[in-house]
Amino acid sequence: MALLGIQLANIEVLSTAHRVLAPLVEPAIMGILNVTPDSFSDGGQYVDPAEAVDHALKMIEEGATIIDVGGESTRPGAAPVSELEELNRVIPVIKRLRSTSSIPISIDTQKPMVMAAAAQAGADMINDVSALTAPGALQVAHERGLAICLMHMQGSPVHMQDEPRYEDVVREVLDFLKARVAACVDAGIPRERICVDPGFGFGKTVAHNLKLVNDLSSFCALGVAVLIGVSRKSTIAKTLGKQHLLTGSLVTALMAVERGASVLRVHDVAETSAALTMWAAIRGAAL
Ligand code: 9MG
Repeated sequence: MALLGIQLANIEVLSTAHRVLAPLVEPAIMGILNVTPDSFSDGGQYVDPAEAVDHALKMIEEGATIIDVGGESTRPGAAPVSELEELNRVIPVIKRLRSTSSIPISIDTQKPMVMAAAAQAGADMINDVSALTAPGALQVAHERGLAICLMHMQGSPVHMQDEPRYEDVVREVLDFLKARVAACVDAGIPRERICVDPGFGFGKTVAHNLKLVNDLSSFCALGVAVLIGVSRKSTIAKTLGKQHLLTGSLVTALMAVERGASVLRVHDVAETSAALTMWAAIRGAAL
């Protein structure tokens, strides 16, 4: 991998200068760096920029090939934060990480202003759980030449788990993502820079989430990379019990990779990396 290279699982971002995704052999690991007081499972640990960057460096050592920095929790029921608060949380971390490492940095945000400031501070990618639907978001992504993750969510984090409903969850999520990819392409963003994500846990029941993972190969037909984040989520706790969150996260991630996922967004980088090495060894034996 080149010094400035980004790897995204079956995808490689050739350099932070080009930010082009092209086929690669092994799935990429996106390490989660939440700089919020209230995120899914690791909230509050990394509010200090120096500690946050130390944690990012540890994840890089363990095998992360992208770091996803987020300053607004998107867990069910989470309240939105102001633009200023979000900027104050993420920008010092991105600047510090950029000055320490050439790792590709993703900014997890829904706000165009935060996307632009993060790009200025050194971010390479936007991870947007609302799929660049905010006014001005497509324009920022295009103008800054960033890679993008478009995620599906039904509703918004505050109420999304109240009563998720679909007639056909796979078809509806696919249709939404197809339309968002088309909107990006129409805005001038090359397909090579786009990944899609079915949004495991975002306005979905346990049954919806399991079905989406089982049918993940349908999403590869969109012709762009597929990213998924299942790490430590409640569907896994509800299926196995909280004591088995790690095991469930690893099994679910590997089943997603078997079905074509190229990027895994995870908390447990070392364990995911080992699981992928085993997966790749078995696949290599079949060659
Ligand atoms: C920010 N965030 C939390 N969970 C996520 C998931 O599953 N996918 C993406 N792209 N982002 C997520």
